[in-house]
Parts: sequence; structure tokens; C-alpha cells
Amino acid sequence: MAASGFGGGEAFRLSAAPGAGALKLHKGDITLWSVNGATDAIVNAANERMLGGGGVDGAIHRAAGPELVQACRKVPEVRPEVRCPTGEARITPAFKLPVSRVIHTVGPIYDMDKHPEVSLKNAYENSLKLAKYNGIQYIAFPAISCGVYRYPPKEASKIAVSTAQQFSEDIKEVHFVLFSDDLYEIWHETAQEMLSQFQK
Ligand code: AR6
Repeated sequence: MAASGFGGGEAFRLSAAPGAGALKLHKGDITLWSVNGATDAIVNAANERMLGGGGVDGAIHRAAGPELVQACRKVPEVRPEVRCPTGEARITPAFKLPVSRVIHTVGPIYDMDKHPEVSLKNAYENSLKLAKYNGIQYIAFPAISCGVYRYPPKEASKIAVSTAQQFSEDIKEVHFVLFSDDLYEIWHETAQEMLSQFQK
């Protein structure tokens, strides 16, 4: 299904299974992405406090309006100042955004995490599990941890694509909305390396 505001982009099949879902790549601003406002969600690259920040987190909060931070405050703390530990995910309504839900996850700070590849995989996997559990069929991710958390983007793209593949029979479309030409090219190259064997 076409994501509104996102013409073009590139589509791949996630696996060889009959009825397998698709992976779609776009360049742009994830706050503008939606499919139907009912079974779609965007993922926020948040921090453990879950009360907003810079980068994509700031953009999502600005676009959703102040109700989003109010909803985030209601998410119970698991320890002081931590609502969503690194690698986990939480879900809220999306308020003024065109999608139905926001899934907040926290990727690793690359230089501070002992096993950043495990934490990044957990962030993608727990977001997709939460999506599946909440009946989300279309989901869009930014490049989690590839901004101020400084994850090397090529390595991150491989984890992003391989984890999306695990959900090929659960979610209709996994989209990645990349903010720069460079990131788009990296995700595109990785998707070709990992998924071109499944193209019809
Ligand atoms: N749409 C899509 N991607 C975006 C957008 C947007 N509107 N804006 C930025 N990006 P970052 P992180 C890209 O730093 O590394 C926040 O302050 C950006 O170019 O947003 O996981 C949180 O509160 C980059 O490729 O997230 C945390 O404290 C990618 O989104 C911390 O940053 C992720 O960059 C999380 O750091």
C-alpha cells in the first residue's frame, strides 16, 4: 500500500514465504508518513526517560503535539527516570500525527553499550512484537541510534533488515524512512544484498 506523502521509494519482499510482507524504503521525514491512520504506526528513537529530546524524537513530539508527552508521562517508570530501558519498546496514541500509534524504543549509545548489536536488535524486535500484538500492519522506522547515539549505519542497516525479516509473516509492510541521501543509499544497498533473492 502506498504511504501518503511518499511517492517512489523502493520495495522488497521480506522472505520467500507465500504472502510474505514487504520492506519499503523512503527518504524523508517520518512524521509525514502514514498508510491508513488505523493499522499503522511510526517508531520513535527515544531515550529512556521518554519525555522527548532532539533528532527524530523532537520532530515526533512537535508534530504530535503536547498530548504525546502527557501520554509518555503516564508510562510507568521501571526505575527512577527510566520508562523504557534500552532495547525495550512502549506504545502510545499518536495524537496529531497521521498514524494510529507511536511505538517508542530506545537504541544503544554505541560507545557506551557493551553489546550494542544486541541492544539494537532488541529495539527493532521489541518494536515489531509490540506492533504485532497491537494489530499494526504497517510500521515505519527511522535509523534508530544512527544520530546522536552514533551507531555505524552500515552495521545498523543489517540489523534493521534482518530483524524485519523475522516478522515477514506477521506484518504487511515494514518501512524505513531515512533522513539523508547517505542513509538511504546504505539501507538500499543492504536491502539489495539481503533481500534481492526474494524479488519476484
Ligand atoms: N524523520 C526521519 N528521520 C529523522 C528525522 C525525521 N524527522 N529527524 C532525524 N532523523 P536521532 P538516536 C534521523 O539522533 O541516534 C534524541 O535526542 C537522524 O538523521 O534522532 O537514536 C532522543 O531523545 C538519524 O539518522 O536518534 C535520544 O536522546 C536518525 O533519525 C537520542 O536522540 C536517528 O537519530 C536518540 O539518538
